Amino acid sequence: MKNLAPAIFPPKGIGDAKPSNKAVLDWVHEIATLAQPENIFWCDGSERENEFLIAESLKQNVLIELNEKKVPRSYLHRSSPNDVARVEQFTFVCTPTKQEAGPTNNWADPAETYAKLRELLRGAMRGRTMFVIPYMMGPADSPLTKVGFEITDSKYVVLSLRIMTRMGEIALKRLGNDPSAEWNRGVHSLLDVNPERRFICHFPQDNTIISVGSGYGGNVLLSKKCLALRIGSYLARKQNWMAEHMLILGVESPEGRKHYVAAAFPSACGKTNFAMLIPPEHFKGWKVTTIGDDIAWMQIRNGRLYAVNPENGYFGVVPGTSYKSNPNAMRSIAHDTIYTNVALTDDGDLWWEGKDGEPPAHAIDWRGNDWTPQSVEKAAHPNSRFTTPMCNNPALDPDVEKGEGVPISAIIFGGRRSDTVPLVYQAFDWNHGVYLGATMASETTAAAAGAVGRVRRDPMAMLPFCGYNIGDYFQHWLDIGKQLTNPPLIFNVNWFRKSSEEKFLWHGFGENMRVLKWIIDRCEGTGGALNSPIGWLPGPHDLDLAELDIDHIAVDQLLGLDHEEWEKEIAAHKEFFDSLGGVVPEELLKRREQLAAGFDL
Ligand code: OXD
Ligand code: MN
Repeated sequence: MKNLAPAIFPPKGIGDAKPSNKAVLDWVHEIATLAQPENIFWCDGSERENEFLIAESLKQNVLIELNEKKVPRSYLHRSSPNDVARVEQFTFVCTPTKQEAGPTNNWADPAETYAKLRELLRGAMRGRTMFVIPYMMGPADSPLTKVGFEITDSKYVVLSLRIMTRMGEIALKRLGNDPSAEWNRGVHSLLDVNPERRFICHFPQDNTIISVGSGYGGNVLLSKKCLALRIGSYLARKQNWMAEHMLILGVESPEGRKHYVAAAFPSACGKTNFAMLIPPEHFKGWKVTTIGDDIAWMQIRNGRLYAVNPENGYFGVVPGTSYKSNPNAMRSIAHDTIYTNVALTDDGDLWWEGKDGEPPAHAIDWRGNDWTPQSVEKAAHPNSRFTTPMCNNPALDPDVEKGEGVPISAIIFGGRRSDTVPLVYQAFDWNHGVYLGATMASETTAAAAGAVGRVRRDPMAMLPFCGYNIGDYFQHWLDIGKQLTNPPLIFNVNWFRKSSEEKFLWHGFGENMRVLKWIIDRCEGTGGALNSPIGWLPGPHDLDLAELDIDHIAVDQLLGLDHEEWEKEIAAHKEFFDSLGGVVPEELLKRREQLAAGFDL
């Protein structure tokens, strides 16, 4: 086997932050006995440790040095070309019964899967260093906060987790010494990065994740999709809270009135852009701030939903990011950032499709090959990523560390739809909002391996991330609604509707502020709307479109309902619910019938 991650031997005082909790030590001992690493490196997340690991990563070509003047303290990583996205077909939820995993997850028997993974892990870290990473998800003083440990043989994982989570001492302190405390066990090994030995397995009943054969962030930063969403959603149902694939943003009016909004969009549909939106000139005095760009953990307080961002950084899609599309992201990734699979210019800077300015005359593409603007290959992989700490974000919300979270006024669902779905509409009530979420769909993107551009149902943007039966998940949403005396209003948006000439009808990006403003107006009871079979739609004068280059034909097309398209859409809802094999709650089936009746179907 090619040695992908040779052992490193740290000087004294580095790599020796051994935790004291006996349950953790026993588990590390068990994995070390199995994987037989050359040595164990106990991570503490300190600056000194980080510098040491960066230096070692540069020596071993895990990281590539960049021009310190152009992108200070930032590095480029190239993954194996066979390992550039999440692998949903090799992602498993290993609940004791198949029924618990439900119709949308790949299920595998826990005992058999543990046995298979043990064989794959046996001796897998020979000649390598085994890193033990303590980390915490959520603000230090939040009741929602969870502790996890990730064992890995990848330095890239250690360096990335230090950005994406609150790592080290803070997590050990939160866990304490009680061997029965709740914490997540995560084991990751690169093995030989072979797609045939790539499995991302979740054991929710044991709060355990085992991921082998990949180095791609979404498969191996176990804090994120694996813990914060798949295991998180399972725990959330048991413990009466919500773990959702949602950004959280704050929006403040010139008069200082502030609302928080959570929004669920499938992967690579612009969550990071929306979370960092800069209002256009016309909205002078309005301010948008970011709590999180990917995951929301929400709990009920005084009849309202309050959200925290469990993460500490952003793992965002690079191509298309520019000062035009997302200035706050560009400022965030200008320093202290790890880039994966973008192109390297001859002067040690980075290039990707959609970056500001002219492409360089020559670069090294994401695979390590020569690239020129004439090349047919892309310079950066479409799913190339940045990993950057949230403190880099100039629009970071001041309440991001608030343990109780921020009160959510509105929940937005959205997908990438060329047709059918209007720019924005509002659900009639909470349960109808759950229906909107349950039936949302999107054209697939490069964030997951597989065909791009195919419409697939992606309920609440959680299809790849719900760690249990999707029918129970819908019911959990309905049950949460029953406990809310002041529930968020629920909306659906679609920035991606196209004209018959296949042109985007909506400007998107900063101009989405116009839609956000209507949503806020609705929350404050001031915005106008028209009743329609699908929900409350803004009339053409309810949206503030002043100083926007858009004609009334485009506005009509953006807000219009096409009877034939909706007939197909409602049939697709039925087909989707039917495909779930009887797990969909009665309430949602009833809502579908009401929707169909609204179109005389
Ligand atoms: C992500 C994803 O990386 O959703 O956030 O795939
Ligand atoms: Mn995501």
